[in-house]
Amino acid sequence: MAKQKMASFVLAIVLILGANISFSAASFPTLLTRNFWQNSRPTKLIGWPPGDDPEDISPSPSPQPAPTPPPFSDDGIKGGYWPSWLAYSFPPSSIPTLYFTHVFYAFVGIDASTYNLSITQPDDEWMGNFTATLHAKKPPAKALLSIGGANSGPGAFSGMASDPDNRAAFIKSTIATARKYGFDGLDIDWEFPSNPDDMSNLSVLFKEWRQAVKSEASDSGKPRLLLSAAVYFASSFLFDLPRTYPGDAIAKYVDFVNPMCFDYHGSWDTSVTGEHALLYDKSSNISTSYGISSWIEIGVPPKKLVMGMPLYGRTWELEDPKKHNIGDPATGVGPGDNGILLYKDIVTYNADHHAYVVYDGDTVSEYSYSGTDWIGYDGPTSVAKKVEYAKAHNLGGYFFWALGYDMNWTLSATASNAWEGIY
Ligand SMILES: *[C@@H]1O[C@H](CO)[C@@H](O)[C@H](O)[C@H]1NC(C)=O
Ligand SMILES: *[C@@H]1O[C@H](CO)[C@@H](O)[C@H](O)[C@H]1NC(C)=O
Ligand SMILES: *[C@@H]1O[C@H](CO)[C@@H](O)[C@H](O)[C@H]1NC(C)=O
Ligand SMILES: *[C@@H]1O[C@H](CO)[C@@H](O)[C@H](O)[C@H]1NC(C)=O
Ligand SMILES: CC(=O)N[C@H]1CO[C@H](CO)[C@@H](O)[C@@H]1O
Repeated sequence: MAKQKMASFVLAIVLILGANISFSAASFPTLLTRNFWQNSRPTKLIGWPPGDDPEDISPSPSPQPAPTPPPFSDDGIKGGYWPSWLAYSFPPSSIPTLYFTHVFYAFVGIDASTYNLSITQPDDEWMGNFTATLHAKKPPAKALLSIGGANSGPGAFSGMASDPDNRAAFIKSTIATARKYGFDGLDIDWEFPSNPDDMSNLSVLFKEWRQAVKSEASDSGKPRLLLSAAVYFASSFLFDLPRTYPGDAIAKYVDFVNPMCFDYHGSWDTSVTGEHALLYDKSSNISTSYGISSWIEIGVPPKKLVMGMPLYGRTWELEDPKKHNIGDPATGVGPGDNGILLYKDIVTYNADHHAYVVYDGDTVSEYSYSGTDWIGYDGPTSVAKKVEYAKAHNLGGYFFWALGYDMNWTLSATASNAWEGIY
């Protein structure tokens, strides 16, 4: 990514296509084929203001400066990841903060030898602009720095988390970087901890990280940096080595987690059509409702769960154009980049091909078809229903992957309105 700014048009295309695959869409297929897969009450906004933190109850003799008032109303998280490689077509100024309270800069990497963050030249150019622009907007949004992503590989994270010195270097670098560029928080996107050791080391990281951001806040007099993590859709991995996220440490030390509730089906299984982000599945645990309940089961408070939704669909080629339901026979991937179409391209496709568009209430998902092309995705109805589900279960909010994939911000607006109860 260091040479990204000087990239040729061709490279730019590659990077843009990489947008689909850089979060989790690429790693999930890989994981799948390798058989990896496969009472709460309304509270103050998570982690805010400093003082709602159980850790903050400890005596603190240093005089506390008056906390800065929260710049947004206390009504949960409407999140979105902003792929920095889209900066020129979707600059930070284009993000409508009416629809987003928390925007994640995606991504910076970890240097696998020093465990410092590796900040590229384009990152250095954009990060300050990103935070300043979001903070100056009306209403303002919080800016978080997301570390990792599917392309960064799990090795550096595992090495970092396994050793006290490495964790300390990482933590120090994340805080220094966040403060230098004006971020409000830090988000770790480790895809994925691959064994129980990684998971227990992750819990130690969370603990030390929380202590570090807390003490930095009291030293600097600034609001404490938020800590979040992008995680697998469920609290335990359904395939490969059994391993479960550290629910207690998350409940105690992390402000919220972002389960990536998508990529359940895709190009790695083209035998039948599938909805890659369905809310309900009668015949399997690979669904958003299962994932969310599995997080609650390990002790993560619903208010700390921010449900992921995709702004892209996955496509199949039907075996028989007359058999076009979910789970009907397919022969391969359909239109798009290896069976991935961004939402904005789905809307265009549907219009251009006069496709049939169906909302499926059993799964809470949408699909369209034309000839032998079949596209499974989240549209306005399924997005509204899923956000209602998140509210009904007292979740902390929702997030989208990724900003820039929507059609004229229509799904972003639909989700925001559903969250606010505006119809
Ligand atoms: C961010 O960058 C854009 C484009 O380079 C520029 O117009 C804008 O003034 C910058 N905003 C801030 C807050 O630095
Ligand atoms: C790593 O970051 C720290 C600050 O957190 C800095 O002092 C150190 O020089 C950095 N190391 C390298 C190799 O860049
Ligand atoms: C789904 O998960 C539940 C509880 O986690 C488990 O008991 C059940 O066997 C799972 N079902 C399938 C089809 O894997
Ligand atoms: C999206 O916005 C552009 C510019 O305002 C407009 O021309 C276009 O018709 C819109 N498309 C849809 C599908 O709303
Ligand atoms: C605290 C902790 O769980 N440390 C573990 C980190 O991971 C290494 C191996 O990767 C283990 O040996 C440690 O016990």
